[in-house]
Amino acid sequence: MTFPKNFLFGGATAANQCEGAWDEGGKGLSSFDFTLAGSVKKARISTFRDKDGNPVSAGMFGFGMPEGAEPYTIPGAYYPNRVGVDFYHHYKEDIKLFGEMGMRLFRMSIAWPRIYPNADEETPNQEGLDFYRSVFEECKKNGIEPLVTISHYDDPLAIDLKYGSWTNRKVIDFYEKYARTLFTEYKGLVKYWLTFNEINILMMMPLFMGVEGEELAKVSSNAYQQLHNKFVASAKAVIALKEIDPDAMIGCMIAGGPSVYPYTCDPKDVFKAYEEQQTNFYCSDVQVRGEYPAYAKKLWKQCGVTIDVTEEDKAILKQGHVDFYSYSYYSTNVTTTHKVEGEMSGGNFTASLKNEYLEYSDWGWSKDSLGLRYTLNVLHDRYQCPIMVVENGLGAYDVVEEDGSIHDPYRIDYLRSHIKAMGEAVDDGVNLIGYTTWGCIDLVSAGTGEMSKRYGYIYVDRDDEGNGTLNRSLKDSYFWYKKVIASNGEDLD
Ligand code: BGP
Repeated sequence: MTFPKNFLFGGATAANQCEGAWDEGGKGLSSFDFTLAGSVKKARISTFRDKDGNPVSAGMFGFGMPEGAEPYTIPGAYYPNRVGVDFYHHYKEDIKLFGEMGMRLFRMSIAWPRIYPNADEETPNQEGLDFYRSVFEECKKNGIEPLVTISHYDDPLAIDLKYGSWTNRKVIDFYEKYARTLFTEYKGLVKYWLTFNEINILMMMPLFMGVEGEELAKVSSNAYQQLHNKFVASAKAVIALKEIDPDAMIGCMIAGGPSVYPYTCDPKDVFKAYEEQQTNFYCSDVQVRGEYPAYAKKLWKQCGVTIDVTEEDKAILKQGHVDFYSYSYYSTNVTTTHKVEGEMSGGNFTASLKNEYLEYSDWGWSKDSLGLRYTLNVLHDRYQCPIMVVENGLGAYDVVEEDGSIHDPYRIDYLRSHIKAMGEAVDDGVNLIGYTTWGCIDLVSAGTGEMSKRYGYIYVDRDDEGNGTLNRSLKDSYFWYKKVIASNGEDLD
């Protein structure tokens, strides 16, 4: 098991989950600023009022928000993303700890509303630009290469409220302007970029939120048009980067990879799993190959969708294909055509029957390290391009001992088996170029809004109600991962 020399081992975060300072530094709003906490049993909701001032409960990302709605704050309610873990004021301390751990790659995102508060401004917010410049300089100082997600769930709220969301083609121009600003500003400081985090979530969200029947067709058709506009925006960003900073690389970012197994060996189940994988490939086929796959027509037909795709769009998609594929990998799911009475499990915006061969986390996500090797091989076969695993890890409860130490062998076990599986995939011939574990420092969970669902090597003293000092301390896994990186993935003990 040999990783390429100086393999890009690192960690990952996202602005909306760790940065905080939601109303500082000239930042505009995003829907996450109005999203309450939930739990494994309770979905997160965002607080909006309809045109007549009546409160409506929208889902995460403002999903299900009626037209003309406005956000509002419930007095006394706790909005976890507003503070995150206050990376905005702690970034020097945090990046120093990452550097001391030996991290080679730090995946983070830029909050779009910090650069263009409402997306449509002519000029960017200087304070926002200065903040990220300082973050990148701090990374360089600590020997860390940044990997930057341009949009990670926190688009300016004005895109929804004023422009009717990504279905409006104007938003493509806003995104292109934003991306060009970043590439020009941070040329030479940032070498790796990702266009949209988990772009395929748009296809998974309606099912996750329990939308059914006719409403599902309506919502899905809207999602396909939004996705098309995002594909064009992503391709325009790729083209812009090649123009502005040809030495940098840019990738797509997909939730899950092809991680669905047939529940039985009934060919019907095998084909169902295959078709579900197609919905996973849908976005990366366009972003990596530069054109829609043949099965897209079938998917559109199923939802009665007609998408507005111009000849010019097609040329842009072709030219703006990404340099590498990246994805988040936590667990696998199963699917079946049979009526099975079985226990259900969760996942990253997914739900499925439990797989009896796997163990499950406290949040009901399966632990499947071989699934990582499997998906890497499938992806390599399909795309023949460099791959990065940019999210992977175990969300778990941690206990702080009386002496302040935090023993997290469960996290080490999970990561050890997954790093081993990646090494085996490299030996299989997969062109893997980087690995950033999710939440290298504890942060707010995207799915539940909890702090107690922790992924980090660095513990942050903050609880699910927003109490705590925000002090940082090191878990056992911090010292373990340091050793892993120093040995370039050879010492996993
Ligand atoms: C992905 C997101 C991350 C992260 C991760 C873990 O969907 O890109 O932002 O949060 O999942 O999910 P959770 O926080 O729900 O445990």
